[in-house]
Amino acid sequence: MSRTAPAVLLHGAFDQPTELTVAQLRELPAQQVSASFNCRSRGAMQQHNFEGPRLWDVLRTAGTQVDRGTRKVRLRHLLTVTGADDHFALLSWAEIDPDFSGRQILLATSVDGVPLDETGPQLVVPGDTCGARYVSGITTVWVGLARLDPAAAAAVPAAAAADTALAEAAQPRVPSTTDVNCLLGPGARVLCPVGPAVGG
Ligand SMILES: Nc1nc2c(c(=O)[nH]1)N[C@H]1C(S)=C(S)[C@@H](COP(=O)(O)O)O[C@H]1N2
Ligand SMILES: [Mo]
Repeated sequence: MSRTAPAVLLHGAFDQPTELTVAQLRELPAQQVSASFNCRSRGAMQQHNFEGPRLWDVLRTAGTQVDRGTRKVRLRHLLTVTGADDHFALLSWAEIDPDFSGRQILLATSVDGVPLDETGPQLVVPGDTCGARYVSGITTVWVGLARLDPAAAAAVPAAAAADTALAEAAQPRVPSTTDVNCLLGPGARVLCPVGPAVGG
């Protein structure tokens, strides 16, 4: 399964989809972060020294369109970060944008001095005390706009909308370059990545 020099696909709100290898990520200004997290299923606390560029710098390098928006528009964007095993986590734009947050959210190119070129980068979310968002072996980062949709709120009973959102969460989809509207909940929609696997 392991590929030589796997690349991360960045797609969604970009001028065009871009792929970056760990070696290319290493060309960006690197930050060093020591982070500790626990895992419910493993129990013990983990502490690691991560090194890599800020996710925000990576997205700018890849030409994200979000950065051209006002702060009020930027904060309406969501990100999915997906690993090779399809484990994925959400971030909101305000978590990664220095205009909103001082969090050093990284795409690590090494962990405890071990390079991640062959496995792919790992998401580092300092302040998260649960390890679940430290997605490793990242294959895909998607960025999209969440929209309020009053018409959908009026048309869909709240309970049905909540069921839809839960069903989406229970059945993760592999991102593609096709974005469609997904129901998040009563009246809220987000452009979601759906469709067949891209980039392995
Ligand atoms: N791709 C991927 N990354 C992942 C996970 C996963 O299942 N797949 N598990 C997360 C969880 S729940 C934890 S606690 C941390 C650390 O898990 P590890 O000890 O198995 O590395 O990795 C996170 N990153
Ligand atoms: Mo975990």
